[in-house]
Amino acid sequence: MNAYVSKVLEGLKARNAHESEYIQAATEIMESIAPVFDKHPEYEKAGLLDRFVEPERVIMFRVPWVDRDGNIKVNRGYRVQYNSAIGPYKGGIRLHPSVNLSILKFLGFEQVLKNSLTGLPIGGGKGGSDFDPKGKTDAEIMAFCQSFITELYRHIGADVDVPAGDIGTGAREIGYMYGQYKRITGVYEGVLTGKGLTYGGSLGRKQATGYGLCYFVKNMVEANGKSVEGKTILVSGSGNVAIYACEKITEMGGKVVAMSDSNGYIYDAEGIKLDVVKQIKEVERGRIKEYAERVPGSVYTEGCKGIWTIPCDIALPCATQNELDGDAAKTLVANGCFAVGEGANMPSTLEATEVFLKNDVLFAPGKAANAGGVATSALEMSQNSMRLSWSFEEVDEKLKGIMKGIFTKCAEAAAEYGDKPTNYVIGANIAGFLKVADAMMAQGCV
Ligand code: NDP
Ligand code: 2IT
Repeated sequence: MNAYVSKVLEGLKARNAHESEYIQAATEIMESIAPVFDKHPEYEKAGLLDRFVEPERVIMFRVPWVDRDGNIKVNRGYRVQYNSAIGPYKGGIRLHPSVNLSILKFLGFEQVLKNSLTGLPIGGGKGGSDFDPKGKTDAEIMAFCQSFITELYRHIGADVDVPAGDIGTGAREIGYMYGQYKRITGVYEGVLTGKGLTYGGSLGRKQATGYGLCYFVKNMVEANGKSVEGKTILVSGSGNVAIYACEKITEMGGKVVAMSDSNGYIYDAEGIKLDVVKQIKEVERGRIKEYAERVPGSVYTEGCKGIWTIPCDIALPCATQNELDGDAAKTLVANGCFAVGEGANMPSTLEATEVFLKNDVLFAPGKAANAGGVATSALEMSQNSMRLSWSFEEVDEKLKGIMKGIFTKCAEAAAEYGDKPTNYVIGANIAGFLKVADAMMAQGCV
């Protein structure tokens, strides 16, 4: 590996020794982009990588709120403003008990490259809290969201930093956050995306990550002489990304036979009935095991990782980071899986990714394959700025074009720099990096 890249990576590991997810993401990214530094010695002179790996700013704050029994609760809130070379910081807010700085830095780092790949003018950031929305009343969710924004509002803005949804943050949470931002600032602006359709949201945003994933996967498998039609598919998770990935891949002729949540997975040999999943997850906020109670012939199994033992042609991990490890990857390969599309951020461990690449499984890395969500967020920002709303079809057509463009960039960079033309991991990292690098070089030592 390029000596400068290697030195910066070692320094990053030493300085952030306890941040395993951050080190994992940084290792993959930096190993991938090393060949660029062989070609561009001026990058080292400009200390480009030293600057690139360090977030511009990390904000950490107290989030006090009152629960239904009048008890005071305190959570920790964060916003990692990673890189603004190509546009205002942009990225979701994760609400999950596991949230910590390591996870948000990995997500923020990935987001910088992902947002660059979209071709749209958005920098990268990520935020969240260790607040657990599960089992909370609407009033508790609102109390938390209002408190969260009461601190965060001073750090965000339509031209500064535009947060959105992620795990645990959907339309309800974005609505409460938006209302509080407007109340404090008195400004009606596109400061958050994923808003409701009555107050500035974009048609198609809800579907965008899952649909975009399927558009990317279709481009990828067809470019390699294969197809989605008639294939057996696993979709992990049953949240926003998983539901709309299942919807689109089914429309494309695939058959989804399993979905999951953090407790377990359901198997339905007849093909998942998505209206039942939507009712349980979107309307009732229930658990996936209820599917098996409602659909005769389907089976629920406790433990979410078992989903990868089901034979399939295509796997779409859409739940969370590191949900698919080396052993799961080997099982998928042994069962004949020929393509993997990451709907989640970093769902495959480094070992799993290596297994897929070694075995010539077509592998669509998250930062490319799930970029349709943030791309459509950027389209929401455009509509807010213009004070116009596009039709669903208009947004969806743009999304299709963007995902095709991302696949082409990944394939071209893989062909130029990769060990093989189908190494889309290298392709995505390099294609995403080059634009940010160029902008950072042009803007001087900042
Ligand atoms: P949701 O909160 O809507 O759904 C998350 C799903 O993943 C749920 O089924 C949840 O199960 C499961 N899950 C969450 N944490 C874990 C865990 N620790 N172990 C096992 N399962 C878990 O989130 P999204 O669908 O929005 O996000 C899913 C993934 O997609 C995340 O990695 C996110 O970063 C990524 N992503 C999201 C985008 C978006 O637009 N929303 C855009 C791009 C990427 P349970 O209900 O049991 O918690
Ligand atoms: O990981 C992601 O890309 C998201 N959670 C969506 C971010 C956004 O700003 O829409």
